[in-house]
Amino acid sequence: MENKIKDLMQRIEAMKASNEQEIEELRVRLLGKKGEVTALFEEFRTVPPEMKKLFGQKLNGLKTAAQAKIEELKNSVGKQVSSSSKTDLTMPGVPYLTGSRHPISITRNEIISIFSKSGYSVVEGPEIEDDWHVFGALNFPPEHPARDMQDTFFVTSGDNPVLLRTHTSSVQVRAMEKLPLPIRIICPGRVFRNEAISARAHCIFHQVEGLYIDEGVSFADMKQAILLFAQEMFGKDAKIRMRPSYFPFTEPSAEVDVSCNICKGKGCNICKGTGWLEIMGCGMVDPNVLEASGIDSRKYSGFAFGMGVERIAMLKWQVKDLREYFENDLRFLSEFETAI
Ligand code: 2NM
Repeated sequence: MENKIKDLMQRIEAMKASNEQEIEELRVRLLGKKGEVTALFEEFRTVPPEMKKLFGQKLNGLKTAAQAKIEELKNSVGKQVSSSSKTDLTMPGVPYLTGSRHPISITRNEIISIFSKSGYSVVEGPEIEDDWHVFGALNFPPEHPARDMQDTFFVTSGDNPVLLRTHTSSVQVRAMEKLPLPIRIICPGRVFRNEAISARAHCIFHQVEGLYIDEGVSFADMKQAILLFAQEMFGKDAKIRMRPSYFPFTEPSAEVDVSCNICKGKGCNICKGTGWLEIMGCGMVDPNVLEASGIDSRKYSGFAFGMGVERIAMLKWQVKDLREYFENDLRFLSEFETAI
């Protein structure tokens, strides 16, 4: 009897079935009225009394194993049935959200890519700066209002203050101090100004500044470089105009306007009826600035320009409130999913 139990146990463990009918057949063969397990229970009656305890336990184990096997087969066959019969392969897939570029990144990348084609390389630098690279080397007089606590975030004050850069011109000063001439670079990055937050101003924003220094660089070269940029960024029909302006680091200086691409110059509420939109500031690098970085201003000249990425992106997509860029509301961000 011991061998019979052992043999049946092994066969039960190896049993397989591929559908519910086969499982039922197995169940009858093992546990039915004439089943093999039932037959062994019949035989158990003839076991001598001193062996009943041992064989009783073994037989019960065998019956439990047979029942467990049947359940196991039912479960595995049941799963196959449900997965093959309940999945509708014609159902549309479950949509999931993919990330997309932020409009500021898209605009910054586009500006970089346009100037790369004219031979400008990208240079980056520290956001936490000293007075020399943000103001001193850029011809800001000691009493200039931009140096005030009202306009600049100071990390430390005193004789040699540490501060957050208010423009990326500081990166260009570092480049002028270090790089061989000629220099043709653009410097993208975050800048910080102690301003009240509104629809048009934020205390953190993004700039791209450009710098070109070589022998004989003229104002005419600057006009052409900026015109090419405007046509790439705003369309082949874009026109530019320059208005005289003032910056401590350039002389002469100008503000650059691009023709309004919404009303084509007729005048609309975006350009406030003027037909023109301001896009950047520019100028010929002041000889004092070249000299402060160790460049011979009698031999070299250069132009520089700077633009706010938020502003360019606002003009490109007619974003009305700059705060939208910083709020990370998916209803706003998903508007730019198809832009590259
Ligand atoms: C602007 C406008 C005009 C500028 C000047 C320099 C440097 F370092 F060469 F002096 N970098 N950027 C510049 C000139 C920036 O932004 C409105």
